[in-house]
Amino acid sequence: MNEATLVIIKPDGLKKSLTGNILTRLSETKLKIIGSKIVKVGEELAHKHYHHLKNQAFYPELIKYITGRLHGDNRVMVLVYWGTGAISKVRMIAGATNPEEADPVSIRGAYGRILTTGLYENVVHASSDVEEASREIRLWFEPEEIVYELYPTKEVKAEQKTKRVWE
Ligand code: IDP
Ligand code: MG
Repeated sequence: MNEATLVIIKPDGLKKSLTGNILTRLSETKLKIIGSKIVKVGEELAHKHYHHLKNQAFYPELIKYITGRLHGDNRVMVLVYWGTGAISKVRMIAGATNPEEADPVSIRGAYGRILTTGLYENVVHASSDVEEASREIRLWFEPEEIVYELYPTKEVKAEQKTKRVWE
């Protein structure tokens, strides 16, 4: 079944210049990239993305990680991959959550590490099921930033809104 999944190359992936290596590994899936961008991750987005983990002991460290405060660089790369079995194909290449337990040839096995704080610095995020993918893709992307119409949309009038344009 065709499905979409969200991938985030976390701040350690960008800082370590691993973007190319990770995209090359993900291309083994033969899935289509239907959206991609570099995002500056603020607190609000970070909390929304990881809200289901808020009671975990590692949560404050996880928020520091995804907002780039651990690496002094708040950029991540977010991508939407689309195709048959996209969620499991990407999770397979990403590897287990704990980089020490991940298959050494998976992305997390090859490039991840466990910090002395205990946090798993594991280079990539990948949605774990269809519901999570839908929630995450709609959180990180606007409809017009994805080339396929994945989810229902609606039109709203935004006349009062100001936006920044090139001078
Ligand atoms: P996932 O990224 O494999 O889906 P989640 O359970 O959703 O794993 O956790 C989100 C992120 O939180 C992980 O990718 C990892 O960076 C971190 N994390 C998860 N579990 C632990 C843990 O037990 N100790 C330290 N960090 C963890
Ligand atoms: Mg998860």
